[in-house]
Amino acid sequence: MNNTRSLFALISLIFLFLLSFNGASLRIPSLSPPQKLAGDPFYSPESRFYNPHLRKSPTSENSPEKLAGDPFYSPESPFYNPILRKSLSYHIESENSPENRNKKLLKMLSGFGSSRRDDFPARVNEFFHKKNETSSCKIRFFMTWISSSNSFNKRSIQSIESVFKSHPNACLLIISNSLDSIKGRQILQPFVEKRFRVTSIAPDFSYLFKNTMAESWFSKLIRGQVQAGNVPLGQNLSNLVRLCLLYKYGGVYIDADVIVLNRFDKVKNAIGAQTIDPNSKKWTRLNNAVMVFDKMHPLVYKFIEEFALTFNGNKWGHNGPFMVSRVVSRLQGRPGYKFTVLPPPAFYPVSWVNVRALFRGPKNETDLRWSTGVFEQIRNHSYTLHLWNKQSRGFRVEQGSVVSKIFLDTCVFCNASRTNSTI
Ligand SMILES: *[C@@H]1O[C@H](CO)[C@@H](O)[C@H](O)[C@H]1NC(C)=O
Ligand SMILES: *[C@@H]1O[C@H](CO)[C@@H](O)[C@H](O)[C@H]1NC(C)=O
Ligand SMILES: *[C@@H]1O[C@H](CO)[C@@H](O)[C@H](O)[C@H]1NC(C)=O
Ligand SMILES: *[C@@H]1O[C@H](CO)[C@@H](O)[C@H](O)[C@H]1NC(C)=O
Ligand SMILES: CC(=O)N[C@H]1CO[C@H](CO)[C@@H](O)[C@@H]1O
Repeated sequence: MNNTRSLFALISLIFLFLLSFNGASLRIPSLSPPQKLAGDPFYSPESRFYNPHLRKSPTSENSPEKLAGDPFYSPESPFYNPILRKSLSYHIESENSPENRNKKLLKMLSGFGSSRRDDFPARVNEFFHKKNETSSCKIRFFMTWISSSNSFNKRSIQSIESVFKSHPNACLLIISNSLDSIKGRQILQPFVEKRFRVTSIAPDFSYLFKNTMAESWFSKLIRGQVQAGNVPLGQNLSNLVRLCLLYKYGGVYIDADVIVLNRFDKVKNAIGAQTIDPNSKKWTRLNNAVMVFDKMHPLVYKFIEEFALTFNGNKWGHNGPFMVSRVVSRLQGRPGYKFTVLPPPAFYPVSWVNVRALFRGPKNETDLRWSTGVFEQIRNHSYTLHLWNKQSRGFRVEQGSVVSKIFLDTCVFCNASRTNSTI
């Protein structure tokens, strides 16, 4: 915990530093901003203008429907029920230390680890290849959900809406124990009724990890030979599961607090930078909340390998964002590894340090111009917006705020009441 805190403190410090000395050059070119923008702490070095060849997707533009939301990745949520489909509220939450929590999880894993969930591959296959559907599964999206179905809130629903708003022909597979349930099916029902292809399936780890380094890591974990450490294990299984999903199936992985704004058709084998060095423009940190990879991509194989070889349950981010950063810094440019590192505006136009401002409603003309400008900037030039739920989950989405505008622009059900509440 302390480590986590001091890391946060350090990161904030670095950001403040970057922001303060870089303030003057942070203006966003096409905004004709109120003077206030110049020194505005809102824009971080990462939100530099970026212009991928996007926007103008006929589907999303002509689509009659409008508006939706954000997800909710709950890094603290301790509870994950691997293998056990029926994990009906196995609430470990109130029960003391993370270590104990992990011990319980391990016990559960070893109890069920051997019983194969043979139906997993069949169910996934059926989902992706169902012949009699109108939609053809043009593009595959994946999410993982490790918390309870009750915490799958309106924001998470908005994330799903944004996937289908921009990609009506997508198939979205949510890997989750808690949502592979009656409650989960109720949550997804409105989408299914609209003929969107979304489902939730509980993972079969032995299948997902097979023929990768994750396989032996996992069996060691079950035998208690891996230091699970004090970071909730479920989250790091999520880090691993997302990689294995991309490796086995190929497609787009997004966290449930990511809003999709533009079509991914032209994005191939890509990972996004979260921060760049303001001088050299080289990335300094990647994130694994959005990843796009073909099936059996060698870089994803290396991610899995690195995860298995260097797993450290005690260091925040070690097996997630830092892990992908380590691997990419070693392999970028090497023959045999074709992939793109997209600059921050592509997937993470706003850093978690600054995300608060996106939730505030305008109080005067100046504010209004600012929020309209920022909204257009993100909508026109970003594929996704990561809401950093860990930081933002308590923020109210105020009327007229950038986030409320983005929800309205990416919704399918456009349940306006949502956009003005704490979600
Ligand atoms: C499509 O197939 C499913 C089973 O996979 C079936 O339940 C459903 O009725 C079929 N729909 C149509 C329109 O044939
Ligand atoms: C507009 O409101 C913001 C607070 O929301 C305030 O900081 C700013 O000074 C105001 N600007 C003007 C011109 O009133
Ligand atoms: C965003 O796109 C719209 C429509 O194409 C355009 O009118 C607007 O000026 C653009 N804004 C920014 C900030 O790029
Ligand atoms: C819209 O939101 C309200 C209040 O949260 C809820 O009762 C209603 O079921 C929602 N409608 C849809 C279509 O999601
Ligand atoms: C130790 C470690 O890597 N913990 C990670 C577990 O997963 C969450 C969510 O991806 C990360 O934020 C943690 O850093």
